[in-house]
Amino acid sequence: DEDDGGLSLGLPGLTLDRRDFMKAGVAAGAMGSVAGCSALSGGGGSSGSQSTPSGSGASHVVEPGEHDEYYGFWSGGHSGELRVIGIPSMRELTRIPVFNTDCASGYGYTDGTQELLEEGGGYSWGDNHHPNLSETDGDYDGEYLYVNDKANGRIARVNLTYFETDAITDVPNMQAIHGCCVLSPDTKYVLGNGEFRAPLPNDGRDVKNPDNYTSLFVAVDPESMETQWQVKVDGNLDIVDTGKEGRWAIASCYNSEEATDIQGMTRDDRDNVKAFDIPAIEQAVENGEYEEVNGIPVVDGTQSSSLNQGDRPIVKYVPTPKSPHCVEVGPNGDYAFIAGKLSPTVTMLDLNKLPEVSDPAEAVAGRPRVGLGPLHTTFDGNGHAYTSLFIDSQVAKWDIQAAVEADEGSEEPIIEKQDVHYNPGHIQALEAMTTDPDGEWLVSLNKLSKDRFLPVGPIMPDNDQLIHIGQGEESMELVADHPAYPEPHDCVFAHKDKIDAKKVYDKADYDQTYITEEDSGVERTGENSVHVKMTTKRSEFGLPDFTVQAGDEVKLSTTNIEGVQDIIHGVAIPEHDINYAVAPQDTREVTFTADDPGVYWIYCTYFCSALHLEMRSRMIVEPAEE
Ligand code: K7E
Ligand code: RUQ
Ligand code: CUA
Repeated sequence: DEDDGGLSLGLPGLTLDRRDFMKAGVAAGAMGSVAGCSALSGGGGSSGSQSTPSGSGASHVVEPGEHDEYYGFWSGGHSGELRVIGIPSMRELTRIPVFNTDCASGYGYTDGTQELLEEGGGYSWGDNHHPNLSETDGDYDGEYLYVNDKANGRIARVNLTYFETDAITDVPNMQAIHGCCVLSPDTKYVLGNGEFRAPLPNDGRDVKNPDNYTSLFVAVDPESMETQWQVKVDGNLDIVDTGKEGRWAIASCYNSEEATDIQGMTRDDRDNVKAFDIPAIEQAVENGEYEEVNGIPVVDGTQSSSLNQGDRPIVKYVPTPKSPHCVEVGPNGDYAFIAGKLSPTVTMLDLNKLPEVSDPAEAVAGRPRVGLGPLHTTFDGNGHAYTSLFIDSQVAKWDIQAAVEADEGSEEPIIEKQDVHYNPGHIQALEAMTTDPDGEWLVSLNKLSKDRFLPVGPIMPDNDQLIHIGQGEESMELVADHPAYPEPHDCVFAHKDKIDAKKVYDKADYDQTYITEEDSGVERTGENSVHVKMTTKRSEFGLPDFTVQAGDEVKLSTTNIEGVQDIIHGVAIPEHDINYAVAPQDTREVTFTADDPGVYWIYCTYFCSALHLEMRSRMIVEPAEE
């Protein structure tokens, strides 16, 4: 019963835990029983667990003046934005608008960002789930972050020098890009999974015949952000991750039934996982073995395709129980971990065996029983996997090697379970997607918070919980509750030393014209157009006023000539729907029509000095001469 999912499983769940922990104690010896103790005393989680827990001494408090150790990049779901959160403090450091508009920064209001959103499809929102950091040699290189838009089938890129969205690709032929990852180890592609089956092309043909719908897998070039090729498959595609060697992309499928309703989609006990052989696909594209749809080469990766008959099929279909959700590849690249969702198991696919076996089912290396509703798995780099259990509202920690040795469906590999509140989706440990995870902290992104926070009307925040995991030898410890506005799905953490954020703009990094104080002025560029240039600094605009004629198209260019970190000026124009931020040494432009005669006070929206309120200019719009 859905409605029961959080509360009842969170509280009476303790009895269940006790039983599980006893089992775990037997399986894992001393370590397990230590884990059991701590979870029994602290796992129920009261407000007391928000302070530093006694015992491990793990503190997530970052004192005033000190910095967090890690950047956390959170997807914002259907808010369209990303959020940057410091770890371990869990403080929100900033937000990065991506698919949404943002009136604080002016994203979507200034000329460049409006164009970016327009060329990226012209939608006012998106649904981002999976943030991915660019990699070099299997490690985060701090250059870019890539994220999907499930709603409109898009992939966006964020420049991590300036923490700004710099590209949005509206991928042809695809509606829902859900799974999204980069091809390890060197970000050769950004890969996306088409979750919803639809006619190809979706131009009105076959609308009533779901048998002719299809699901696509896409590769986008990380530099040009252009769509390179697509592969059409049987069933659908949910989540994707890649091996560490640049060959395999493993994607889950929960609708092998190719149904259009929930009864149909959940009918079969087995769905599948698809292993995309990237070099084999590239070869097919090179050989011209594709059909071009809307300018994109689409390779046939369905089971009956001739490209799947030889000894090097481009897609291997691995039967998997049951409506599986996430795929995550472990740090050393040996196994892909596929969470069973409607099956209480995680399937481990041996990526080293995969090329050798003719029946891909033989590449299944283990299938531990982890608990009810397994969705996502993460790693501490010390041989442990942690799987979120949506229905049980728990995180299960288990031993990877023990799971290979144990029988299928065995609970023996389970070391410990930690209650979370409530109903976790993704969980993520520090740098877990690199070849060398850091352990120490894990965040459980819980879909429901229910009673954990003061009620704020019927729509409650999610609850992102911080769990101390140490290096994996200690028991898990719930350390903090952190409310999240709808709706994070996933997050990724990079050590602060891997991100090199600039504090002021570097003119070399953008192509706008830099405006000096001497440049400030009004230039008539046409019968009905003017270009206004002005600087901003504490605490004045480069022009105390400027005059235009009603009906003029006004292009306003502003450069913030400050050279100091954190002195931002805002440019707000009342009754013209304009407000944007200009960072030190940056130039931003807006173009608008001054329709109505009158006086409009332009003012600075960022509090910049004691004379911030006086930082104003006047736009005088004269009645047009007839
Ligand atoms: Cu599980 Cu979109 Cu990664 Cu949500 S997905 S939880
Ligand atoms: S004013 S300091 Cu409206 Cu109180 Cu801003
Ligand atoms: Cu400039 Cu306030």
